[in-house]
Amino acid sequence: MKSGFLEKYEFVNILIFQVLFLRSLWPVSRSKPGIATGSRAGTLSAFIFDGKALVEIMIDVKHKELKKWVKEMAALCKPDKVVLCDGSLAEKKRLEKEAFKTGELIQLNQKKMPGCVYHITAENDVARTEHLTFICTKSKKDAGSTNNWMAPEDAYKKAADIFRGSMKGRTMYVIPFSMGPVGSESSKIGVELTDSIYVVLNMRIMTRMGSKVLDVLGTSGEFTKCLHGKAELDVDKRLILHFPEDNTIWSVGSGYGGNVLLGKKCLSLRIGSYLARKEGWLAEHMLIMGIEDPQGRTTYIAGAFPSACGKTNLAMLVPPKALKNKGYKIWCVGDDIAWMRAKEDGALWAINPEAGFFGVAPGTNMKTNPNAMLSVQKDSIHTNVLLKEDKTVWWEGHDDPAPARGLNWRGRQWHPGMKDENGSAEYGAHPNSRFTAPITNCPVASNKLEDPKGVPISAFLFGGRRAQVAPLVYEAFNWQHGVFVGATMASELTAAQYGALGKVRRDPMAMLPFCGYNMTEYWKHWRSLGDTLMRPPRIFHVNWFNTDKSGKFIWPGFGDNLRVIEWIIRRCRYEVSAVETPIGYMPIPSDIDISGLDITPAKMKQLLNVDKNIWQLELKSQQEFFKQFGKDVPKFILDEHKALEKRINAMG
Ligand code: GTP
Ligand code: SPV
Ligand code: MN
Repeated sequence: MKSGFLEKYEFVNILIFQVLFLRSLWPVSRSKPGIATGSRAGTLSAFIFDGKALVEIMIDVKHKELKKWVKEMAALCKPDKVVLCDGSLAEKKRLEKEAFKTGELIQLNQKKMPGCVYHITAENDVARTEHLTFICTKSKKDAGSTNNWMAPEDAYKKAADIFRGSMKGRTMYVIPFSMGPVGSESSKIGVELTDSIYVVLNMRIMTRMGSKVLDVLGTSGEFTKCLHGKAELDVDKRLILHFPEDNTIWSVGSGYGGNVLLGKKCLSLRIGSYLARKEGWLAEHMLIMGIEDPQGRTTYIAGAFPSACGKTNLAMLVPPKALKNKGYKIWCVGDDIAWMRAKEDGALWAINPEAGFFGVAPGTNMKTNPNAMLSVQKDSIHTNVLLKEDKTVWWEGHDDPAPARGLNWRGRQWHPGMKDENGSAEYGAHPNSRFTAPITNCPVASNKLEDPKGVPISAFLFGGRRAQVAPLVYEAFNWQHGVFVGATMASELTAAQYGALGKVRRDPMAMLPFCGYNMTEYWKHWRSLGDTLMRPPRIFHVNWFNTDKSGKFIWPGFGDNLRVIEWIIRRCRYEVSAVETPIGYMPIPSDIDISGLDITPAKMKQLLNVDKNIWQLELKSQQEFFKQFGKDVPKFILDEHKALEKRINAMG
């Protein structure tokens, strides 16, 4: 039985709790929290619903538009309460505790993995759902043929129907975040509203998050409005919507990283690429790394590889003995996204908008990627991996042998060799299971991470998984040819996308799922940006994934990729010559340092082979790909294609 008095009493209790709570979030000097029923101009409010009416607790944030928007979204989603996140450690602890209670998170072994937590997503929610991801521009043409498109009003309506009332019984968290160093002219601010503690804690690692961002936002600063709700986690009621013209993202019905950490792919790439074109810069799906050479000079390169094709591994690689002994060191700036601008010196400077890694777990071990292994031992979130009995984690390809038992990514009791209901192997960890770790955990984190200017880029690497076709490395003849090389990149599908594994798809600049506007306009933007650069990065194509007849990788990959990168940076420094081939400049085999490797000259020849027949098929396949763009394919792309065709046909 609930009397009116009790209801009221409970309600007052919540208010008192909120006031105390919010007071704890805000420096006393800046705020005078109080209770009011109207809105006080110039302040942001946190809201609590008492069932029907909205009651506001005033706190001292001065952005009117932000306040208005939070209020509208809260009215739509109807959370029980709205809480503003400050990004503090106390807040992290409090949220974790709450999530341990509900089972949303499991605390990992704090002796072995301090500050680490474990989470599993719904079974049908383990990768980005590209078929449910839309660019919602007024004109369909602006989204282009590679994107799913929905008219903005339809999209808002469809999603609103799913969002409506979906946060009843839940809390809506308000997360102010900065992509890029707080206050840098290259950075962008977003505010994400979410009903997921998992999202808050991930955003806390992946972005610069909390009160300091609101300070920079001031009273009228621009920000991307990001709304996320889990709703029913139903794949039929899942939509990932981008409204570049409104600087808005709505994501509903998912709890998987790339769909819900809205600062990442949604803001930093889809909205980011749209803004980048408008404002004259580049937002790319690229790792950024510094290579310190034996003379102590650090050369920075950026590389675009499709999802699950090796960015995280490359970004923090450990030099093989031969190169380490020469004096090479690697510094990791970023493993997934690069924002780049031309500066006065005529070079292209890059920042990593993110502050953490959201990396693929399976295959990560002390041999393939020791720096990632060392990064995920503390203050990290482990998602969809196997939970061992001692509350540590395991995944396929881990250093440790598979444990005799554990709880797998589907929440099932698991044992090695287990089969699923169809008789197929049941994994301990999902192939796209991931870790979230702060970059500062990485033993080779660059000291330029907080530099608002970023780092100057000397070379771009493009590459995917190609069993054949692409040799280990080749260099584009010039910027325009390089843009063509990027635009015609291809890879075999991996577990990071929903779809048939192994199928080859063209993935221009590794941006196919992330370019927030018309792809052909994107190519033109790339082309014309080159004209503004006095010192454009040189462009290379690499392929670590050539296979022999038995399907085995020929190149050892991982740390040994530095052997190829050494050639690349020496090219950038005009220290080494090259062979001109129909597809680009290629190394004289002896210029790739393979000391200590079991690579015979015959294998090297295979790795650097350009096969006329295979390339003629490749040219046809590129032509097929262009068809979907009709007359919109830029002339320079067609010119480059024709020129390549001529060179290939002239081969002996
Ligand atoms: P996203 O986070 O999805 O964007 O992926 P990513 O590009 O960062 O890929 P990541 O470095 O996580 O690598 C994905 C998979 O490729 C892992 O299973 C790695 O073990 C494997 N891999 C990475 N680099 C190499 C390599 O040089 N050779 C081979 N054979 N496999 C590699
Ligand atoms: C990718 O798929 O390219 C990722 C992981 O980096 S996600 O955040 O899911 O996009
Ligand atoms: Mn990625």
